[in-house]
Amino acid sequence: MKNICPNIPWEERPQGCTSPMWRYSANPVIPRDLLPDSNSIFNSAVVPFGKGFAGVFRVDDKNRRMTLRAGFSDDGINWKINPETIKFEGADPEVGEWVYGYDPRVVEIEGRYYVTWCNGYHGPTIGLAWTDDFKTFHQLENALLPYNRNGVLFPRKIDGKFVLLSRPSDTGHTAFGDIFLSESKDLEYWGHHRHVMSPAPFEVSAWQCMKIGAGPVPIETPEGWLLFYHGVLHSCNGYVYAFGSALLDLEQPWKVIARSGQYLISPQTIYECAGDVPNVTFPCAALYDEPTGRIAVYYGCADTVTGLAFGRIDDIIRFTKETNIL
Ligand code: BMA
Repeated sequence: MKNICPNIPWEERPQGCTSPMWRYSANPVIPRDLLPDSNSIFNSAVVPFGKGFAGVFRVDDKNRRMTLRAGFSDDGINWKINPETIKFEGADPEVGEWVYGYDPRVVEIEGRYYVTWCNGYHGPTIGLAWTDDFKTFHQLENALLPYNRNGVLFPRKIDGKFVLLSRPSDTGHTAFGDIFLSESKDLEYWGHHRHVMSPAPFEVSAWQCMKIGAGPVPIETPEGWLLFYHGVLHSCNGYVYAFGSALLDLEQPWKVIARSGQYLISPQTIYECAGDVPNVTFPCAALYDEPTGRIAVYYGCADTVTGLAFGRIDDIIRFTKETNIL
């Protein structure tokens, strides 16, 4: 069993709550001003590490530069985030020159932690690095060509290859976006590109009708890979980011088994609806305790703070199948 996380942050389902996921009662779990120079801390990734947790955090500073910082926590709730930005080491200078980085994901594969993020290189693309200790980060080649975002690695090789989800985009606030999958034997050369999912028709599921992108690292279950993903509605008042769930085939994960027509979480609370970018819920990490079936999702709220939502794997899988739009 890979996912054992007995100290997962957790609250039981509140009385009267009928939805498959519910919010942490003390949200936002990470405030915007945790660091003296932070304008906002959101769209961030955490994993179990040692006896507690570690993470890579999107910290936009008061110059409004997008930076990545490492952080540590004993309980997944109270975080110490480094004041220094991560200095990625070892990359070819052409790629290693820092421009910007945002929306990190972290995954453990065969005992090593890999970070993917949206990396500035003549536009956004998928940056890739590994660490053993969240102190030294070794940067690899960018996985894909610009323009691309939302690079998410699977937590194990499939058919002997690393597998990456991504969302080809453009240089701006992209008004389109499908999820694709790529494979690599060595984490440097990527190919065997496959289409996974397009936005849904507006009449079928409007919260995901303009663009979609992978969220946290997929979770392996007997029923398929459980993928949380964000979807965007273009309203008369701008973009609205919600998230739902899909089940992907275990061996051919570009094949979608089911996909939720309803969202799991959409911007509804004040910290999700008000902030630097209103109406955004953007998940980048999920903790999973397989023995108890508990899941905790970290998601960015209004591009300002970080929220936590809880659910049980069986409920989320049932919801994905019951609201399936395929
Ligand atoms: C996307 C990304 C996210 C952000 C979202 C809403 O394109 O830039 O980082 O949360 O827009 O602004």
